[in-house]
Amino acid sequence: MTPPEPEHRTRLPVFVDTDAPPDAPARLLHDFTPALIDVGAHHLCPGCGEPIAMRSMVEQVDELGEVSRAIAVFGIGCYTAYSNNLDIEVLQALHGRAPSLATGVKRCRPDTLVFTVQGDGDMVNEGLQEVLHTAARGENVTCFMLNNGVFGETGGHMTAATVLGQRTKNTLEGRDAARHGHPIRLAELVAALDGAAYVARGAVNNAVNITRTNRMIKDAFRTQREGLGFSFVEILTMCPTGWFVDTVDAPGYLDSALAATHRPGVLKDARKGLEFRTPAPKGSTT
Ligand SMILES: Cc1ncc(C[n+]2csc(CCOP(=O)(O)OP(=O)(O)O)c2C)c(N)n1
Ligand code: SF4
Ligand SMILES: [Mg+2]
Repeated sequence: MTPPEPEHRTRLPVFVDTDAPPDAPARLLHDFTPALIDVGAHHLCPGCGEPIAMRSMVEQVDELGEVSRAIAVFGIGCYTAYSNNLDIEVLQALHGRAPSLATGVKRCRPDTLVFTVQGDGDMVNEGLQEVLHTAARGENVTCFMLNNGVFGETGGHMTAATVLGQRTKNTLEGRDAARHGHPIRLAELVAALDGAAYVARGAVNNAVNITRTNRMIKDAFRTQREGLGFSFVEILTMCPTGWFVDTVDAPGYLDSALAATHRPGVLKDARKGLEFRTPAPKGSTT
């Protein structure tokens, strides 16, 4: 005789009809929203990588016990709207100017943990000099760049970080070096500056990369806490809307396109004695 089905099995519907609205609303089984995110729901596109990166930032703030000392300075891009979801102090900077505002805050209040949240358009196009000078001065702040290779908020146009071959709103055939120039690899530029103490590039397209990125963010904050100088973490994020790819394909596209040019890894770490080596000039024998 066949044993009876356990009660929980018989209660589960075997087939969910999606042609009609459900009889009852979905049940929330558990809320995994971290403490420093007030509202989990957001208005960014499905599959956007930016909320994942910002979640990583506030989780590290929390884990390091820095909640009451943290001040975030936001640039302007899609991510800016998400600052309303975060339960930390937030200042809003003009385009690209976040590193200067962060400098002012940190110099007035050295006891705080100050970090910027900026996009590639904001940081590499509109405010490139700001981040470079802040790094060169060795300001004791942390800058985060969410790099999706597009001006996401204004419609997905090419930025200075867009990789060759990448389709954007104004490079529909793909970025072409002869017509549009070469991408700027910001992490490498920053790492070459003496005032930069910690420089890394992470990504949020899979669980392994998110774990590595969490570690980078934490090490950047530790660098600031120990007063060692400027710290910088570039984070590659998915933008399926701006890339013209299906949401489900965006993590793979990040790997095959963006990460092939903007290579993830730790470039410099003063706490661990890791120096950045600038590539030898062409034709050099050393
Ligand atoms: C001085 C100035 N120039 C341009 C704009 C328009 N603008 C707003 S957000 C944005 C794109 C920012 O792109 P990015 O920093 O890469 O962030 P993303 O939206 O991709 O997250 C631009 C160009 C503006 N608001 N002010
Ligand atoms: S346009 Fe891109 S960056 Fe902006 S919310 Fe949508 S997926 Fe995210
Ligand atoms: Mg962008």
